[in-house]
Amino acid sequence: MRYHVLTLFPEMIDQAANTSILGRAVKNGSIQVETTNIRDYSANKHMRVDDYPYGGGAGMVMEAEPVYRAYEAVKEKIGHKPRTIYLTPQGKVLNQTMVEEFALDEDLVLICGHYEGIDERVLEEVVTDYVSIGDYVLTGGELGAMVMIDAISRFVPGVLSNEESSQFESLQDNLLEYPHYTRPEVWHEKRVPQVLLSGDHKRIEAWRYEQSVLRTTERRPDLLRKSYRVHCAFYGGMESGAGQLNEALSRYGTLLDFNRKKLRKQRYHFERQDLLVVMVDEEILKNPGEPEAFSNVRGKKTPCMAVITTQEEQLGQVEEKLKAMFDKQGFLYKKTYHLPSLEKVDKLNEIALDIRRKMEEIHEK
Ligand code: 9D3
Repeated sequence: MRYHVLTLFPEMIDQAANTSILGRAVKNGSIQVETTNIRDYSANKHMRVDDYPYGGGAGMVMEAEPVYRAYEAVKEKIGHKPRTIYLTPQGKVLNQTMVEEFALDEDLVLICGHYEGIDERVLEEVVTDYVSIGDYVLTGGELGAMVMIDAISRFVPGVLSNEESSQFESLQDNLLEYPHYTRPEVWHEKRVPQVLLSGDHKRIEAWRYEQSVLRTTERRPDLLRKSYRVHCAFYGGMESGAGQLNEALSRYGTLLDFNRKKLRKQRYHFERQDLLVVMVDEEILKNPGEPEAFSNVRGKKTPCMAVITTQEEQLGQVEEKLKAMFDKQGFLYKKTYHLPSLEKVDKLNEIALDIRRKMEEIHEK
């Protein structure tokens, strides 16, 4: 990942980029942090970069031209129009899904404003995304850029060691993490919860999930409204793919085998707070009606999406069949993804990210 930061205070960015985990990542080459001083591109003999606002009012406004020239220099270097983020209190508030999406780019341009902001006309020409880091007032965009670089770099290969990286990100489920304990077993007369000493992994997972929900209810009820339980169902030879997708989507997701006779007899009821993702291959077309297992699931306006690995030509046919089936059974069929091959792990992770983005859209409404 290469970050290109346009700023009037490059020292601020350089400081952060050379310290701790980011410093190590720069040294080992996983990330590059390049700063451009906007003042170096001033068109003015006094190196001035700001001026009074048209229409009057307090403060100064950064001129369009120096920002534009600094941007053009970076764009030339990259060779194409890069994703360009303007840090501003008027942007979309940064969240984990946005962080993971930004991490997919090879180059990111980050523009930091100062004073009252930057002339609107240059922003219209170069900015692709407007990002805020939260609803409070800063003195400039530099801390915002640093927050973004820090959060995004955690997803760049080679930045975190195995020890430091967690396969499961607590925030990806919109749930806070469960409480942690280490030795001693008793401290200030407080015991470690007994279940954690039981060695029963199923019970431990269940307890942790319960603690996560409790904690989120108490501390972040706003997050709880955006959380959902993931269920990945598979039909045909999609078990490994469904397992991977499930892990990419949720720490606590469940897997459902729609091939199994036992499941066909059982009825499965889903709620509004659930998400059903079905993964199917061409096997589904061999069956003229609907596979038994599918007819035993019922939703209550439960969102539902499908990942299909048939050939491109059969995609429309399979989609129609699934959509009709699930809509009839109380689901809200939202989206179809095409996965050319189960071997494409990157593609599967991309789909997982898009599913999370789609779920956020659904909760915004
Ligand atoms: C008249 C109101 N202005 C000053 C109080 C608006 C204003 C302009 C520039 C407020 C803050 C800033 C500088 N902030 C940022 O550049 C910034 C920021 C932020 O203030 N909060 C959250 N995220 C970000 S990202 C960049």
